[in-house]
Amino acid sequence: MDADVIVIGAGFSGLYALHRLRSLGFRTQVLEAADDVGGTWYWNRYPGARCDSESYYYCYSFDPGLEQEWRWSERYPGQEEIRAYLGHVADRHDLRRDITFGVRVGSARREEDGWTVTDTTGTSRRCRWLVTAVGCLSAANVPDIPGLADFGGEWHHTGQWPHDGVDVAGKRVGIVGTGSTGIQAIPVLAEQAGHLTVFQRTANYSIPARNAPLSEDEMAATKADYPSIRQVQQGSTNGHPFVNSDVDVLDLPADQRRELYEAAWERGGLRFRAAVKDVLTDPQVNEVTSDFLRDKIAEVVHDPATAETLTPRDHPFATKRPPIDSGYFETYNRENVTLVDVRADPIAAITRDGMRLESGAEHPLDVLVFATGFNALTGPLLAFDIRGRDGTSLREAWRDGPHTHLGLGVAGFPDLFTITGPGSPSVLTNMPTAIEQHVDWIADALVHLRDTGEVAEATPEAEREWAAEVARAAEATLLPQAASSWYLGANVPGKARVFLPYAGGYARYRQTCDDEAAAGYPGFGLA
Ligand code: N01
Repeated sequence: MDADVIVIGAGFSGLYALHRLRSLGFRTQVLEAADDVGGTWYWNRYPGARCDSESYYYCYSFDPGLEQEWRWSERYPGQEEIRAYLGHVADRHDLRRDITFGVRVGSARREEDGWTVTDTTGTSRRCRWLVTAVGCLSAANVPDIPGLADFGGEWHHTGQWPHDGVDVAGKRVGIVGTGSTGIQAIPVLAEQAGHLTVFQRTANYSIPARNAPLSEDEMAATKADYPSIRQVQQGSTNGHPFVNSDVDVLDLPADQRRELYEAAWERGGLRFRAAVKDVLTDPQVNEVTSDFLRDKIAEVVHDPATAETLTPRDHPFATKRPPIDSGYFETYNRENVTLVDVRADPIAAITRDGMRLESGAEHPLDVLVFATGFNALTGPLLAFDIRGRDGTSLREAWRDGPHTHLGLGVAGFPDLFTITGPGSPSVLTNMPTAIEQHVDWIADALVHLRDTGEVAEATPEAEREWAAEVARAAEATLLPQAASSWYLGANVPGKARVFLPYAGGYARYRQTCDDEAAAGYPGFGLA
């Protein structure tokens, strides 16, 4: 065996997995396709790339010394700052010596006593346990639009942005997509480009981020308060350090409602959602909240027709991952920005000169940006060929949608553990919180397996029960109402429609995982 554990990926998940497993005495090797650590923060270098969670909690909690030592510069950390942070963590814990960079895994095959992991150059490595740390949003979704190969300009997906940047100064730039990424990139591209054309299919809600530098006093207060911040996160629905308000907005008179929403709008950020209770479960509460946000678009955007095109009416607020922004709607007041509604007039083809719509309208472009998202949760795991017991292929096993036990293990794939896999809360939570919980749980499980010599493989019964619980949790919310959501796999043509993350809440999920371990891992049929 080359290692006890092979971990695939060196982002937030892989780095912590390496640290934790190594400290427990497991010989651990990390394989990483990039030439440095960072994962999503290594690849997503598009203009405006920044985290939507606030810096003081979008970070590790496992190392109190690190919490005290690291200094975040802004309320929301930019991509480079997070990449620097992860680089610092790698150095602080001497992680790089067990990471092989520039190695893309091509396949992983289950053998009698472990796993053989083969990279795309044909080199194989053997281990007893395989842990995937491949992220949830790392498989780029580039739409299959006829003519892309003939485009005479340059095109890029935001998740594979060139490291040297893209010079858009004075150029005609087009961007497809108005999800979190597009909404971050559009204001920055508009400032740099000669002209920016935004091709919007689904109008989106967005809340102002209200980003700002962090003062010494704010940082000092946070550092002094970390134990209680972490405690709130652990007991929360989504791993954030704020609790949902218990205000029933429907009980309030109109002026008080307005006041409450205005205050939340002024504070900005993802915590807007927490300003009233039941926003994701009560359709009436959601509609009142959505209306407030729709009115804001009309207030900000000068041209009424553009404002109307930007106004989301086909899905309730926060049923698609809600973006936050810095000057997004204001950008449409600029002279050099055009909004094109490609739901009304769909994209027909990409030509040598730009974009052609079904109406025949042509939009000449020098640079085309795809902010078109990812093949979420399953894409990164199916990007390489995983073969389980008896040669079973994961792609085959998941043809009709993923099935897992707790998002951590898959029937037919012994001793494979998937950090933030489908069926875990992952993307519905603050990711570092979800990641630490998964890594800690997997580490404890591996200690147990090392001690007993047993093999862990999710049972089909446990998978069925968990799938029912994942579906029940989603149905208890308004989340499935967003028909085009990537939470449902709806953004990728041909992908099975299954609600992918667990919507039952982080704290409840953590308890379920703890109960599974305390009961001796019954859903993993130890043998
Ligand atoms: O991707 P998305 P994203 N023709 O899938 C459109 C995280 N994130 O990269 O809605 C035309 O949300 C698509 O339209 P529609 C965060 O979890 C985090 O923006 O499918 N349009 C949509 O507008 C986020 O949710 C942060 O109709 C097409 C857009 O492209 C997740 O990543 C920052 C199209 C895709 O939106 C993904 O966000 C950024 C087509 N053929 C992202 N195909 C931070 O916290 C797709 N679209 C930092």
